[in-house]
Amino acid sequence: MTLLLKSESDDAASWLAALQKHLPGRDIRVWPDSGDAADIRYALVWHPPPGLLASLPNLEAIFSVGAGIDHIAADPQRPGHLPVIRMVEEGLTTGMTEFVVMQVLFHHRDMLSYRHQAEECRWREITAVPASERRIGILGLGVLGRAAAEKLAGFGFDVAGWSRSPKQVPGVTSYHGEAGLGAMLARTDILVCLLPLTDETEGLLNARLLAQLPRGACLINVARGGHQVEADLLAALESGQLKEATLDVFQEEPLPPDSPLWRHPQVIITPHIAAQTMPDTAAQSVAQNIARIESGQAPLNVVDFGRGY
Ligand code: NDP
Ligand code: OXD
Repeated sequence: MTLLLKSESDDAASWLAALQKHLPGRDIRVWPDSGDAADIRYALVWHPPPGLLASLPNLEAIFSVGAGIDHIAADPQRPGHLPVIRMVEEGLTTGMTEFVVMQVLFHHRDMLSYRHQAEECRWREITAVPASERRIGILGLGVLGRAAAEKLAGFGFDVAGWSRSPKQVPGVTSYHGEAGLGAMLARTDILVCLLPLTDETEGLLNARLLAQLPRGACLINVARGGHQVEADLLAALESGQLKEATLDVFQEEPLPPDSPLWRHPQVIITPHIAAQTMPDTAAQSVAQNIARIESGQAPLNVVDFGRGY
């Protein structure tokens, strides 16, 4: 069994070590040193160059290095008959939960206002709002959205989530479908986006959606830049409809130096790092799925391209 890894160049060594640990005795190759393409049965990829997957004649399964699979769906030559398996692993989930909780607390406790005050050496107390009176709304209650929702509920926040199908998450109000979206937005002070990027969710964070939030709400987008219409976000920030935003993802990455978002005083920017896949736990998850495939069981976390995620 040969597995081909196509990751980011600077982390290939730790990935290789982790894959060798969890798939002992297997042949692991790191792209572009693929050797004989006919040997490769599994590909573990992040942004595969278009045509790479189609060039592997004996490929049996495609593993995504990340939770999102839009980077694989974007390849017009992707062999459509092969299962694509999204990344579900505890390191990624923990990292996302940490980031979302950190940013929710940052906005909840007025840290951006205190930072601006400090720039002017201004000593002024802002009246705090109890967590129970801060309404958090999470778009997407999948692996990552649910984990964040549970932790935020543990802080005592008033948490709701929106998904396609109804959910039962202790301490979290579930909204679903088109009808549920407006109802959740109307009760949300801090909106977190944790949706996959699909035809249905692309451009969802637009003027129409933002107008349904209470005036002065905050936005945290840790999903994909394709979810947000940046001109609409800027307009909402200018008008005060949005008070603050944390953006980890952008329509164009890296965010171009001339983007007004870089210098906007009400925006926190991070370079698509909200959660990083951890090679050791990720390799373990890949190895478990390969064991399932090789024992005739269906792999876990296979993408349904009918839904787009
Ligand atoms: P999941 O597939 O587990 O969850 C997706 C959730 O979105 C589900 O609850 C699903 O509903 C919901 N959803 C999908 N489409 C719709 C729709 N049209 N209307 C309403 N709800 C919808 O994904 P993960 O939680 O693992 O990951 C989410 C995304 O986070 C990834 O796709 C990726 O883009 C992003 N991400 C970003 C990272 C970063 O560093 N910035 C790191 C990791 C991930 P249902 O449950 O009913 O199916
Ligand atoms: C992912 C990401 O999808 O890092 O995992 O963006």
